[in-house]
Amino acid sequence: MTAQIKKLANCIRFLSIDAIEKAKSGHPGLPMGMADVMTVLYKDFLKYNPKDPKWFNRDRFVLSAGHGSMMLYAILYLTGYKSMTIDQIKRFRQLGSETPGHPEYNLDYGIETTTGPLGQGVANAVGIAFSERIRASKYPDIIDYDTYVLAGDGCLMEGIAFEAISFAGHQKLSKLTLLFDDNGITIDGKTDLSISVDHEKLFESCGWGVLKIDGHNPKEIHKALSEARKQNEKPMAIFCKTIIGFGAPNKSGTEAVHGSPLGKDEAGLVRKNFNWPYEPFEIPSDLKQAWEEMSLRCMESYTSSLQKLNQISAEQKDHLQTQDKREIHLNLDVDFPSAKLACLEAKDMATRKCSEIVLSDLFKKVPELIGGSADLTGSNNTLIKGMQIIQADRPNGNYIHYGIREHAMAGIMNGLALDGSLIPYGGTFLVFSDYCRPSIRLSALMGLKVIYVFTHDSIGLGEDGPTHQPIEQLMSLRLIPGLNVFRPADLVETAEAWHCALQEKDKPSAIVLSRQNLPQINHWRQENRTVSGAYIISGSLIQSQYTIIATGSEVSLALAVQENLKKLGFKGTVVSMPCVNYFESLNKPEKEKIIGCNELPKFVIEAGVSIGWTSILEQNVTVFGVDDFGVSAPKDDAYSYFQLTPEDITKKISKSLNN
Ligand SMILES: Cc1ncc(C[n+]2csc(CCOP(=O)(O)OP(=O)(O)O)c2C)c(N)n1
Ligand SMILES: [Mg+2]
Repeated sequence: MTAQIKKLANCIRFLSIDAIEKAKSGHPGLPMGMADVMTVLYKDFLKYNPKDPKWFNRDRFVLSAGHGSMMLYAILYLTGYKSMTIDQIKRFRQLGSETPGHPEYNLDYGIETTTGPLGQGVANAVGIAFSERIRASKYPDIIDYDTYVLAGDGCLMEGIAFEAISFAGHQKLSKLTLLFDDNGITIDGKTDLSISVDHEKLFESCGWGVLKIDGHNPKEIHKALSEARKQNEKPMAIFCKTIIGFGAPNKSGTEAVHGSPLGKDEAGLVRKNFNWPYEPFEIPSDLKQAWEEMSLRCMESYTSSLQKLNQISAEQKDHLQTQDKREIHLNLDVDFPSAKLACLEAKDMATRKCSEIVLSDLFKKVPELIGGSADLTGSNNTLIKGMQIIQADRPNGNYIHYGIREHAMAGIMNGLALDGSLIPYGGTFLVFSDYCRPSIRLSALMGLKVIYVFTHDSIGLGEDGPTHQPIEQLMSLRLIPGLNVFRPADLVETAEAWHCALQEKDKPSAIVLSRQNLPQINHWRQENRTVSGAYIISGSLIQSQYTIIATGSEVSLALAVQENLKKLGFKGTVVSMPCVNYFESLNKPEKEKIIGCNELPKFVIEAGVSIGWTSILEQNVTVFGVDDFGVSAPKDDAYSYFQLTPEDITKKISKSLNN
């Protein structure tokens, strides 16, 4: 048996070696080191069906150490995922191939998530396992799968991994198993150059069980995986002692084999070493067949899970099946009754409070919503009366206390969103969006419907001062391709932002909200005007001498400036631009209909960095922004300090218009 496992594992090794050799780049060390563990996992444990990669009840495998991508591609080819052909393997890392340098989320190909930035996959896997728990609590007879994540030394060094691991331990995610590729090597050399953590104690203190095995011994691997599967109290980490580049006579066990092709000579020696007389990319048919037959043991489970799914209603079924693009249809006039009612009162209100009101409507209409906050629930206004907190002993809920773990919160939300049946939203202060950023980038890269609720959006938060006052975050979030950034001005725009965010099929959104009260500018309307990114909120372009463009809390400031200018004899237009990204997707004539032609002077008021606006609006732009760290002061003083007052701005605009 062991001999057969070794042969099967060598298929992974040689496909990886050959593809990396051909591409002249890649990472052979991990595939060669972890091939034995992976073979046992796919042969005897993982529940999957290559003919139906999106099978809703499949076990999930996440390769957090994404540089080992070739190992995953090799396995997907070997087990018979139809799209993963030998041609794709031969085109590893080439333009247009489905075998990019690092795995990219593609369920048709069996790739559960995009990995490469170390540590992210650990948080994703925690989110995936958490999604299983949440959904299984609602559908205990139907949802039942395990999540496996492979993490290397690098993943575990990353802060996000600790955040995610301690969260998973707290939530007792017993269907999560982490395979630690414990090879003691990273790019710079031995891990003792930079770390002396006792990982066993670390995991145990986080509430995990730990098993330690020789990662090249199939019996030990098998035993550990079955123990992990039996465990139903806590998540399990299996420390697989491996030799990086296992089988390479001169390079194994060293950093030399981490991230470069072995080279022709060394590759030849590995072939000799393992008695592998085959040509590059050649897999003997008996071994290929053995790989393809591995998943047959899952067929019974596959059929019975589909039968169970067929016994529930079409709507319930829709919530459980894996889907990349979920459409949510909401009607502003019908589905937002509390917001509509509150709008009638026209009370000054912070947009974070507006968001709470909107959510109080939405969480009933959209049961897929899973809320949360990184320990700022009361400040982010993310928890709605009637929501249930999810805890280990009460998984059937819809709100998560992520603790002070912004980065993992974002990575876990990606995991929750991955199979398309949950829509996570999570809150923190806008200034700490920087702590989430690497995962936000991945939400956008993967096209996941994750909603970030960022409150305390500017110097307007006041006394907490420059450490808490975001200035560059707003503009820099707009730089992430595919991320919608909304900064609503009042209740109406806040409802529209949520409406847009939910109706998006494959895009994440950031909804940026004020701490301070703001006047209600708009009356409730049936048409969502945020959809075009910007609209004229006051005045008209006919005979207009200027346009002021403002976002969020500065829209009311812009309206005050317009009033002042009117008294001075200037006629102008105020444009509210709650979503720059949407505005940018308009063509030039559409844009001009909103902000006016190139020649018209344009003034931007936004309490954030001014850089960026010239490229958004093209010509004739003057920006009133905040280009230095904020100040600790009551909000009105902070605005005065940065000369963002109606008087200051009126003076400057009128002077410029007179020139
Ligand atoms: C966040 C992040 N930082 C740095 C890198 C670059 N990088 C890729 S692999 C690696 C070392 C990983 O070591 P380990 O996980 O032990 O992998 P092994 O060498 O054992 O294959 C580094 C620093 C990265 N991919 N992601
Ligand atoms: Mg390593």
